[in-house]
Amino acid sequence: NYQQAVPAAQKSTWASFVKSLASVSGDLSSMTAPPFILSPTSLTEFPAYWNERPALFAAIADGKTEEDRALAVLKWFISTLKSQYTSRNESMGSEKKPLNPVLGELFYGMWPDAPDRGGVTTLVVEQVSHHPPITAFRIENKAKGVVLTGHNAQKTSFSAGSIIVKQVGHALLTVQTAEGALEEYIITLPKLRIDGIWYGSPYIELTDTSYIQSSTGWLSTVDYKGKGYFSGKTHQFKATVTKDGMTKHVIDGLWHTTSKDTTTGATFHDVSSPKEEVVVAPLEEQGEWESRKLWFNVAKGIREGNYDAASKDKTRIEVDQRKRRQTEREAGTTWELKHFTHLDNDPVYERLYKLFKGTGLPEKEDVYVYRDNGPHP
Ligand code: CLR
Repeated sequence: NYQQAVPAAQKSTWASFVKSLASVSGDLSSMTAPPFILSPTSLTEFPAYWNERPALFAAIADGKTEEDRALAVLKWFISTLKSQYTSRNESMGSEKKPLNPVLGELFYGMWPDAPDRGGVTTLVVEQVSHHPPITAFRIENKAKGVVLTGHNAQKTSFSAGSIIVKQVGHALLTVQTAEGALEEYIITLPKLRIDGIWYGSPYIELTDTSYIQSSTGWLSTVDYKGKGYFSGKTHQFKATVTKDGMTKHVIDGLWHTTSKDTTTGATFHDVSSPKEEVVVAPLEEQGEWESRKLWFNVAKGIREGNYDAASKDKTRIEVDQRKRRQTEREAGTTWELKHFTHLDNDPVYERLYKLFKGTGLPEKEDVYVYRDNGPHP
């Protein structure tokens, strides 16, 4: 029933939070939410979800043909969805409200080498905007020549008791083929519906369509459906892989478990094996702007239920941020990004957009270009 997952002492704050959701549109990140729904993790950590199966990322480079590689990109992409959208329900009981990163916040990580991946994979994340929150990231397996660069922001609205999250931004995956050619894949991001709000136990369902368009002409169109569409199950998807308008593969299944290539009947993806979390430097070695160092006291307070301590340190961080912005305004300067350069128009997106044909996607997109100056473990 209503509010069953909400602690008794927080029921009225939850009710007013839910009420205010209906009126706030655009940016939820700065809204104050009751303690039980707070996550100790900053949004800058989320891009690590793109690579919790480093072998699948590396395997993109092993595809012998354009078709192989297009399928390998799709398989890796579908296999990231469980980490991106449902893993937190298992680790924290429900979806929670992540810490809202400050401008210039950084998150570095890596996945070690192993026989199935040819080398280490590195992660560089930077919070490139605070209002609205925008996170830029770069994941690279140098030995394999596979690189993912992207940025992510959200536009939220409220409809029929659910939070609707439109992801703004896109990712670019590049792969160096064995023949030395550079292939590009523009990846667009699915829409989210956050259900279970009334009960105080939010969870994510994916809706609508996302695309992976390759410079080779291969296009994957992924349709997401929840309960009661293709079948009675949650987290369903159907992916159509086409070349020159001709359907070559149809993949069908549940993104948080397994799927099949209906053309051949073979298993397409399977995420039942354990994922590999990103490796992060010990706190003593981290800089002031690195997520886990910056939010240490806030995260500790949230984890231990010491919300006074958490909110005290959160206020300290926010006051410091406001002072910095004030100083910049007075000096007529702006905050300088460390690892990315912002361009109003992404030339790669613009080039590949011509191949999207009638998908309803925007004609132009901005981009955060990586400066290749991140720390490489
Ligand atoms: C961030 C980019 C990742 C995928 C992803 C997963 C979960 C999303 C998150 C993104 C953005 C912030 C988000 C979150 C789920 C809940 C949270 C939309 C898109 C909002 C801000 C919190 C709402 C508060 C309720 C849970 C009460 O690759």
